[in-house]
Amino acid sequence: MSDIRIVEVPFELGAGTVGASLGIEALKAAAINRKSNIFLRHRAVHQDVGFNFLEQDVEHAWAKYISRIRDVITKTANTVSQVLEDGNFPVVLAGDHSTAAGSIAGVLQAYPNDRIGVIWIDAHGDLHTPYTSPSGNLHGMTLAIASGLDNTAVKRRDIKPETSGQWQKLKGTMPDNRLSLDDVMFIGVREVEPEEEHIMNKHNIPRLSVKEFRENPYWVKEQVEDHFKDCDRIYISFDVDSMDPSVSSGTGTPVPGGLSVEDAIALNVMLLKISKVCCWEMVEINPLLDEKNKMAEAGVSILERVLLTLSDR
Ligand SMILES: [Mn+2]
Repeated sequence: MSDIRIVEVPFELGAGTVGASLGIEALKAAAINRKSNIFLRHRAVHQDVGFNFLEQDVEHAWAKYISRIRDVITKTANTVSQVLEDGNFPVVLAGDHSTAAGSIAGVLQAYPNDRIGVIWIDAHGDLHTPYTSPSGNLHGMTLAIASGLDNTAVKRRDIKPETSGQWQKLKGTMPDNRLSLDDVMFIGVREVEPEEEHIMNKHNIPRLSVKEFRENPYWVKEQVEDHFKDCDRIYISFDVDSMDPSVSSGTGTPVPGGLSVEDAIALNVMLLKISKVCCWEMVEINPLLDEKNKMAEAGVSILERVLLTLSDR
């Protein structure tokens, strides 16, 4: 029998600001505050990531904390694939977005013969590499890790051999049936660097806007169904910075023009009704940047509806 498993990955070294590892605790606090029993009703798997706030690693300026992140991605992949192999549905709650490469790896690992699609609901494309990143923060490189992308054709810099070795090793953690960028779709992405644009154009990655969803959600659903018609399963990554800064007060890299909470609920509920969807993830809640835990309050209202939709499937 398929059951929901909440997978907690309280990690944050892929982000540029401190605090995203506290996002899951902030969600639990918000749930208690709203008298929501979601965390009591659903069983959780806690991924031990060994993170503490005093960790330091300044070795790789253009791929910060890369070996730590590789470790957590590997662990997350094993946890997510185990949940799937047990016949359950993983609802991953993570800190920064970098560990989503582990969730994708977990889905690929559990279904080695299937073609996996990815719906990336985010303000950003997360298609950078150490060769192109403006910051060196790995949460902006998740889809490059998952798909094995270097993007050196439009590189901004050369990187140290040690960093390039670590980058190869990190990409090497992905299963052989790695993600193809032809099987990715963006929703809400609105802050993109030219190097990412280059890849989006090269692979013709659909980029559906907040406006398009608001004006015609059914059209968006049709686009999703059409784009993933040859995929066997779909993973959804929901970065809370896809929402508007009026809602997303507690996240590291807010961008104007995003989804409202109502949009985010409607979008995720609509997508979760597609039977190919086998894993959903929410990331980048940072209570240290927030005011009165507003971001996590919004997160809980979305999570409640996501869990309800999944329970009805
Ligand atoms: Mn992201």
